[in-house]
Amino acid sequence: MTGRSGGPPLVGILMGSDSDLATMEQAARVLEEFGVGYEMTIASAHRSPARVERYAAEAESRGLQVLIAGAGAAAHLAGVLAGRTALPIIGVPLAGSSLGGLDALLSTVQMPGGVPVATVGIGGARNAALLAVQILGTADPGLRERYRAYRARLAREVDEKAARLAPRGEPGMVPPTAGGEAG
Ligand code: RP5
Repeated sequence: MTGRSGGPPLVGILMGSDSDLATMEQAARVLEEFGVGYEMTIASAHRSPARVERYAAEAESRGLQVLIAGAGAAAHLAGVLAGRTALPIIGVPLAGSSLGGLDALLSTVQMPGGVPVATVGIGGARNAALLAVQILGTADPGLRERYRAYRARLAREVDEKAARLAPRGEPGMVPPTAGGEAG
């Protein structure tokens, strides 16, 4: 398996094809920002089902805690992984097919009862990684604090954007406040 890490890999990033790499690398970059070890590989539920099964069977014993699976078209990678491991699976439906990702979204999100896949939006690799950070943060206060700081930064950015717009604001509009919430 192709591996890249910033510490022992806790998150496994899988994708159905190398054509998914540009999007799925966004998840890797987020994990790097948060100092979370990860590994990344390609495995296809349809073209290499044995590889997917082997990865799922070994993931937990190798110390992985969350799997992120990105696939496009008739996307079954996340679902197959979910059926083979008790680790939480985050599915990333990918655009690229003639249906623009709607096919992958429905294939990924519509799991049968009992076998959930936490599905983010089409192309939502960044959000997938952030959700992985939140999951890992439930047992890692330092990581949770880094995530909180990230959210505070997002809120500040909204405040700054609102402040730039303020001269054109409507009378009575609530002025931006420091540390306000993103909405
Ligand atoms: C899916 O089919 C992959 O995840 C990819 O998004 C899509 C197309 O794959 P390639 O034909 O580009 O390899 O299984």
